Amino acid sequence: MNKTWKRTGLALGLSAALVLAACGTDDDTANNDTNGDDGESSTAVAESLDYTITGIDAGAGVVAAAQDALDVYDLEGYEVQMSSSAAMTSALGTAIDNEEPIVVTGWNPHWKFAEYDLKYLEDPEGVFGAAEDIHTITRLGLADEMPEAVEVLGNFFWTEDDMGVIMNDINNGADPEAAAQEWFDNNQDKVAEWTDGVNHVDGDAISLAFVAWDSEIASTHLMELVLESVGYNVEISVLENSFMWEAVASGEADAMVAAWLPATHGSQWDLYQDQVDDLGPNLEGAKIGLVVPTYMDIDSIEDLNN
Ligand code: PBE
Repeated sequence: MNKTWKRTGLALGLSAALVLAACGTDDDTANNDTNGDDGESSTAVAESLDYTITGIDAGAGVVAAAQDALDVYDLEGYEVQMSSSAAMTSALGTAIDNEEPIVVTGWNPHWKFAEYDLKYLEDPEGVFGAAEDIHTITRLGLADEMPEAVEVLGNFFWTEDDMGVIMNDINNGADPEAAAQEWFDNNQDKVAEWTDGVNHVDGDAISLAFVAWDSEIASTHLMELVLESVGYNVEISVLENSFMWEAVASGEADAMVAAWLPATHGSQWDLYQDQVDDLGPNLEGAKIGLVVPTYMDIDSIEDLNN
């Protein structure tokens, strides 16, 4: 399943890139015609961006929100280019190396804010929602069947700075396993808060679903170690967003620590809220939006029409 998803993602990413490349040569004529405006100056920002918002995987809430933003802000001619988190951060890095314009679907916690000078574009229409929390969600019945795991999962609560340590290590080349292990070793006080008084189990199997977003790679690898420390045999599987939710709702996966609520995964929540248990936030003050390098001379999503 993992491999299939990766390949599909790659194929989608490639075909989007090819389509864009093919459009590249006659951009100016095409866009001026469609927009019906009277000169390059009024669409300088849009043209400098090739009418492209660099997105991530198609299932991500931030991509859906970016597509809504095209309508709400009347961003005529723009496309949200879809690929993956890794492709997005790679495009962002290349653009910044060359001081070129770029706008990406962004979120925090994320290491890109530590690595680069970036800003969120203002969103006066509130398309990307306000502050978000990341929730821990389990399948129904897990609390009865694996109360020890549910105790640990329910206790799990950390901060953007905590998660940032693991994400930055991974961005600097560490394996997710090693980065999570280092945080685990260096933060035994926090691990103890989540596990103290929890009875140990004897190798019971538990599965966590997640999506290959940088933030969730960090949190899920850490939770794997924490559950292992109380005796669980933990399997983590990477899925596309809608399949992550479906897996937990159907009981195929036991839990996930990757539910962005209320807005980012609001449509999944509406669909599955009666088929899952919400153990509450594991991180508060997350956010999604459109993100640009600070050297770009625009401040609001509205300015993308300039
Ligand atoms: N993200 C990271 C996800 C949630 C976590 C913002 C890319 C999304 O947009 O669905």
